[in-house]
Formats: sequence, structure tokens, C-alpha cells
Amino acid sequence: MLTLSHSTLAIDFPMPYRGLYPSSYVPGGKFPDDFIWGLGTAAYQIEGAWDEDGRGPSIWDTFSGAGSYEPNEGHEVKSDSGAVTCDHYHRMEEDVRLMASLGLKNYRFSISWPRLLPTGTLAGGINQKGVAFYHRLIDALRAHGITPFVTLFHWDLPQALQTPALRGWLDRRIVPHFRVFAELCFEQYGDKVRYWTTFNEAWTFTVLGYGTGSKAPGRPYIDISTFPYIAGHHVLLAHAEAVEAFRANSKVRANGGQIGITNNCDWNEPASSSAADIAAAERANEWWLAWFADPIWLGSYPASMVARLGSRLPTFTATEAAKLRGSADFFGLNHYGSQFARENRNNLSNYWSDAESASFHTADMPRAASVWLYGVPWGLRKLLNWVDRRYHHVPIYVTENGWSTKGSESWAEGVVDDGRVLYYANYTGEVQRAIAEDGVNVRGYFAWSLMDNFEWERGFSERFGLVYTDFVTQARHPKASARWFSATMAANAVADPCPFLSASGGYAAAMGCAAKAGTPACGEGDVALAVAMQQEVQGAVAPLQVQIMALDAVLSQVAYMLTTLLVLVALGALGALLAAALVYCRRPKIDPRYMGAPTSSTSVLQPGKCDDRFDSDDM
Ligand code: PNW
Repeated sequence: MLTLSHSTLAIDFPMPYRGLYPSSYVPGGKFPDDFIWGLGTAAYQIEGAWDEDGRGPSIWDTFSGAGSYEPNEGHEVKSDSGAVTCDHYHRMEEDVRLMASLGLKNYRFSISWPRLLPTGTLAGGINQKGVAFYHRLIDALRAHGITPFVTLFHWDLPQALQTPALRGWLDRRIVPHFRVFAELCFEQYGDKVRYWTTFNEAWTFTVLGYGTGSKAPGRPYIDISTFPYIAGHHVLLAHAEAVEAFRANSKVRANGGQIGITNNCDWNEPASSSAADIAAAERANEWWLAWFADPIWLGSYPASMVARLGSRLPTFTATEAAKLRGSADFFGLNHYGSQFARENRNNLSNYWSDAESASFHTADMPRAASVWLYGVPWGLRKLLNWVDRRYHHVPIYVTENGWSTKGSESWAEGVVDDGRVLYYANYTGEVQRAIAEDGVNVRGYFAWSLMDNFEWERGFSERFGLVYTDFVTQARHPKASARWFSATMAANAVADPCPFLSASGGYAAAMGCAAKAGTPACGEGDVALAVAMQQEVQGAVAPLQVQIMALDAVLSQVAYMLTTLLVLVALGALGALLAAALVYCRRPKIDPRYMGAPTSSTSVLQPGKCDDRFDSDDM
């Protein structure tokens, strides 16, 4: 049993903290007995069936170009939309069986608002087939012993609520519409679902959806100076309304329902120990996370934002602030990577410069396939500590954490995901330390994502899944990371990554796996490369030497591929020969003994058999 005492565990990290990756690593850290492990998805990213069974269009259908819609200019991978994606709508039962086979006990997913309310409102009618779909999903999960964690809004706003007449989250009139949708969900599923979150990542869909336009709705609804703050304000008001409805609902009350909100944040680490940089990093964290969390847990926007933004930041009435304060039972936190922050004074009026903080990454931060994602495990521990202190030891669920690889990977390549295994081993290790050593109240951890899916404006060009999705055949292939995660969930402790790493990837050696019994042996070249990668991080080896070793590894990779090709060609030739021989042998033959007139008891044409031309019947 872990004994945690918050008051005695006020650990301050050195500032700045220069962590290495992987820094030190001790697998095996135990989690509290009631710790919740899970995997997550979002409706638009996996369901497909965008225009089936009465579903209405969402802003992501129009943004990504489903059906005959023209993709928005902010949508990067124009060929990819969410029209089909993982086809989960038709493969739901099979996917739930897959989850059960991984030993999953908790599953986070979202409900598609336009599948329930095709025009977003009750006036447009309730789509009963959509309602039934989530009943079937929830029932299937429960039948497999999997607890559902439901998100009401994961970005797929009904298109009918994003028009020139009602401009989505920019229009205050959306608040009651969201409340009605939330009430419908509580009424339908409240007796079966205990854990709810109102919104997923208000930061992302307000800043990127209404600020830069790289997410829906994008153009023409963007203005980086004011729109994120206006949209964010309405999201907060809608959250408070939904929570009020939740707490008034007898079904969810009888079921012991809990509700929260999921916000996201990278960790911003001060670039130096100067007071200016420390303050700039603090502002960067406030502009990202406290923006949405302070009103809920502390009752007002952060003072730094109020001071800087003036009239660009809407204000809450006393009644609204009171309704918001305390409107969450837990703190949902999505976190992927970290960066350094330094002071950057300016007079601009732009979300990105408003915090007067400039961010940068260093060479020791490994990069994922997503341009914004730099793996820095210690950043999560620091962020958890920051949330714990600012929000008075609030119960935290890490609702997303994950690592992306390239969409072009074949399934054979994709399932060997050393980088992801190590990302998770390191990040869950930091969560474990935040709980056991720092006393942070972390209740659960959901890895993102169950399977590769539609990665928003990046389409299928990035894979975040623990299970590989073949988007042509719709086959699902669990990756090494899924096996590692199963082991971790089962042990309720960070599983040793060694048995899950490929022998040839280089990481196994860097992690010291080769030295352990029963782990994959690493080739010598791989060991050298892995060690060089480690030393490069520590500045001990000139980068050129590392490049040469990397080149060496690439060359051996090419040699390996060529050898494989040769073997395949040889096998092909052998196969062709065998086939020819078979055809030759099976050709119709005339037995030499019957070259004369056939008799009634024998047949002229014998079915050919290579080594058995005359069997006993013929003698
Ligand atoms: C989250 N950023 O999005 C979402 O909740 C998921 O739906 C998504 O698939 C996942 O993370 C991976 O992208 C984010 O730029 C998108 O910092 C962008 C950022 C953060 C989160």
C-alpha cells in the first residue's frame, strides 16, 4: 500500500530543470490500488458513417471535405476526411472485443452531437438511431467490464450551429443549445455512465479553430486577436450550464455521477533562472491552462490575463462566476510535450504574443511525427505539481498522453513502436513519481489513443494508436505499445519496457536491456548507435560521429532490406518451379499399358500422381 501525505511532500524542482531523455529510468513503480487505467478516442476521429442513419453534418465534415464538401484551406491533408476513418460505427462490437482482449477496464470516448441532434437542436428532431448507437456501445462496454468515460464535446459541432447567422462558439446563443444536448445525454445514458466531461481541450478548438484556422471551423470564422477569448468565454458558460443540469438530474445523482472538464497544456519551463523568464513561463502556463481552469476552480480569469487583455477578455457577471466556481468534480488533463519559455515583451494584440513569452525546444527533446510534439517526460511531473498546487490538491485524471509516428508506416513497421513504448514508460514513470514522491492527487491515466485514427487537419498522416489501423482493410493490429500498456494495466505498475522493444531498434541497448536476462539481444551496431544517441544527448560525442553511426545503421538497414528482397525473389523462383512441376505432373496422361483398346474396367485417362503412376488397382 502506498501512503501518501500531501503536506509533507512539497518537492520543488530545480529551476531551470535540464532533464535528459531518457534520463534515469527505474521501471516497476507501483500506483495506488484504485488507480484508473484507460484508453481514449473521439467520435469524429473513429466513427466514420458521417452521413448514415440520420446523422447531420458537423463542422469537421465541411472542414475536412467529407462527401462533396470542398476542404477548408486550413485543412492540411486535403485528401483525408473523417467520412470513413476507422469505420467504428459499423465495427463497434468488434472494437469493444479488441479493448477487452487488451485487458482494458476504462474507455474514454465522445458522443457526436450531430448524430444525436442532426441540426444541433431539439427543433430539428432527435435521431433515434444515433441515440441507439451509444446505448449499444455503452452496453457492450459494460458487458465486457469496461467503464465508460464520456466526453460531450470533442470538437464535432453540428454544422447548423456554425453559420453566418449563428457563429458557433462565437455566439452566446450556443450556450443553451449545448445545455440541451448535454441534458439529452444525461437523460439517455446517465444511469449507465458515471464519469462525464463536458469539453475536450477548449484551448485547442478555440485558439486553433477560431484563431489560426488550422482546425474547424477555420475561415471565415478566425481572428487571432479576439475570437479565441470570446469563444473560450462561451465554452466556459456552456460548461457551467451543463454541470448545473447534471447536478439537477436524478438519474446521474442516483448513479453517483461525476463530471469534470478536460483541458490541455504543454509544460512551459523557464529558459533561465532569471525572474523575468520564470514569470514568462508562468504566464505561458496561465494563458494555456489557467485561462480555462481558474474560472472553474478559483472563480475568475488569471490576473495576468485580465491585466494584459483589457476589453479583449469578456467578463463574468457575479452570478456566472458563482455558477462556474466549483463546477467540476475532477480535473481532466491532456498533455503531450514541453518547451522552454523566456520573456518576450511586445505591444502586439495577438493570442500568441499576449503572454509575452517566447518558447523554444532544445536538441535533447526527441520529436514525434507531429511538428508540435516534443517528448519531455519530466514536463508532465512538473505540470502535475503545478496543477496540484494551484488548484488545491484537486483530483486529476490524465485524460490524454501520447506519441505520434508517421502515417505511411506499414502495419509491420507500425507494430514495432519502440519510441512509443519508451514514451509511455517514461511518462507513466513520471506520473508514478508525482503521486508517490510528490503527493499529487492523480486518480487515473488514459493513453491516447486506442487505435490510429483521423488526426484532424493532419488526416491519416500521423498515427497515435496503441493499435495499428489499416485504413484500407480496416484490420486492427495491436502494437508493442499496446502489449506494454496491457502489462502495465495488469500490474498497476510501470512495466519494464525491455521485453517489448525490438532487438534491432537501438533503444533496447540504450535502456540497458541487453544486460538483462530474457530480453532481446541487440546487434553490436545497434548498441553503438544507441549509446551514441545517448552520448549525443549528453554532449559527449561530436554530432558528426553520431551522424556517421546513424548512416551506418541506415546502410545496414538497406543491406537487410536488399537481403530480404533477394530471399523473396529466390523463394518466388522456387515457387514458380514447383508450380510448373505440379502442372506438368497433373496433366492428363495415358497409361502406356492401355495404349491399345480400352476395356470397360479401366479408364484411359488416369488422374496424374507424380510418384504414383501405377497404383495397386492398375496391376
Ligand atoms: C489532442 N497542440 O489534440 C486531441 O484531444 C486529440 O483529439 C488529438 O488526436 C490528440 O491531441 C493528438 O493531436 C491536440 O498543438 C492537438 O498542442 C494539438 C495540440 C494539442 C492537442
